[in-house]
Amino acid sequence: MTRKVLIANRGEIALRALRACKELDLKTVAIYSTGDKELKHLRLADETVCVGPASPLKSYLNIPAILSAAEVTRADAIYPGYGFLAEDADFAEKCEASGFVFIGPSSSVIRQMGDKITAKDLAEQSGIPIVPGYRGILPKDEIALKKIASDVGYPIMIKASAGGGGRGMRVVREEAELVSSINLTQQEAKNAFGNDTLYLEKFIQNPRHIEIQIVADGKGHAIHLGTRDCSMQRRHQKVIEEAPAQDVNAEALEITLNACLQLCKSISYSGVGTIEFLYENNQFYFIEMNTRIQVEHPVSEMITGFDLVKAQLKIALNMGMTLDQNEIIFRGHAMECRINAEDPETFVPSPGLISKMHPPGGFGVRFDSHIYSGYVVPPHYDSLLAKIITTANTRESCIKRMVSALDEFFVDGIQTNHSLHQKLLKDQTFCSNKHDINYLEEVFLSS
Ligand code: MV4
Repeated sequence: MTRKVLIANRGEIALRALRACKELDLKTVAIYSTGDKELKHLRLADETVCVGPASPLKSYLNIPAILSAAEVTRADAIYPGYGFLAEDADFAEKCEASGFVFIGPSSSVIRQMGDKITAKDLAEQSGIPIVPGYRGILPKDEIALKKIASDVGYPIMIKASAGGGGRGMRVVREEAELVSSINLTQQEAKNAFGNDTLYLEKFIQNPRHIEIQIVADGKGHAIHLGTRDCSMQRRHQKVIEEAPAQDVNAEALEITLNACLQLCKSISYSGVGTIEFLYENNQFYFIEMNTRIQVEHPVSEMITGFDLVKAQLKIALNMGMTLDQNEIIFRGHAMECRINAEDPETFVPSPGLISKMHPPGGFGVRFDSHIYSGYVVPPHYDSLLAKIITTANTRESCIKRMVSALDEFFVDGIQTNHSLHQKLLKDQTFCSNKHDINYLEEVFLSS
């Protein structure tokens, strides 16, 4: 009997999910807000349901409306994508309780990984290298607090256990700042997450950001699709991502990859996931695990030929998915440029009418995007317009292909960060792969 998936997202990832559903002969329900009536994938879905006004809180984050849409369309499963409710354990739990398959890990695993102290405990138990630090209850007594911090060693990073993705963090460089910084971070965490639990880590000053893509079926099988380097970031927003990460210590990587698979098996992880690391001085340091598909998933797909979104659907819907690491053959290099609707200098969002748009193309060029000539970019959501992904035998030819793709691509009517990418791809530090997570903000954009 044909099964039906409700796609609880918008933009390029909703279109990506719809395409995967069609390839698996799954019926599709697309939800949308009143601010998103012109989204491309709505015309391709079998059914569409408006779940509320443009405000995300009243539509894409509106759990009762989304579950009602699944109910009235008799959907079997709900696909969350990334952002919005993708890592909301309560939403996953409500899907399960309402009789819908949540296309992702179990709500308990989402909850475990959403608690960064628990995630770190589980990582350490699986042999994953972690950032040295302190994860116990922080004492109120200042003397005891200072002792703990000095044992970790300054500079330290204070982090909220309910945080992640750069939220609820603060660097402390000397003891004089410690108590005030802890109190401030605690208050911010309480306000932002309703949970003021903190932990301390040694501050890793000039790391690269390397992540490992895993796929597991919840039945003891887990594979990895290698690494991605996402160091080109601004304010925790990735700008360029690539796979595989180059110039990585082979032995440290092997140990880390095997430990990641061990973690997946130990928690019966089901679905796709990303384990994030800082990488410095040939050392991996676990920072967190993301229990969702990521924006940058295409670069891992292009060097392996493995469709991660179809895998999500097949695992969750028990459609038979053999996960054999021997079947994963890595070939070449892939790179992704995120094209955002924003002023290239100020990064201020630039919504509005795309009067004309032309996509890039050619051998080894993938364009994941929902935009088209005449599309009006709404101001209510994130500014991601398109992902240009190039694949080639080497990193150098990937860059060359990306330069050419960017020269072909244009968007008239709104501003984009297109020109930033054109400059970055010619930058010597980037081309020689010498950049770390601080480079874009502290060097490239400040020069
Ligand atoms: C760190 C760190 C340095 N030292 N932890 C940023 C978001 C979350 N993924 C964790 N993050 C960081 N944790 C220690 N002990 C630096 C960052 C960080 C960062 C990490 C990866 C990619 C970009 C980043 C940008 C700013 C800070």
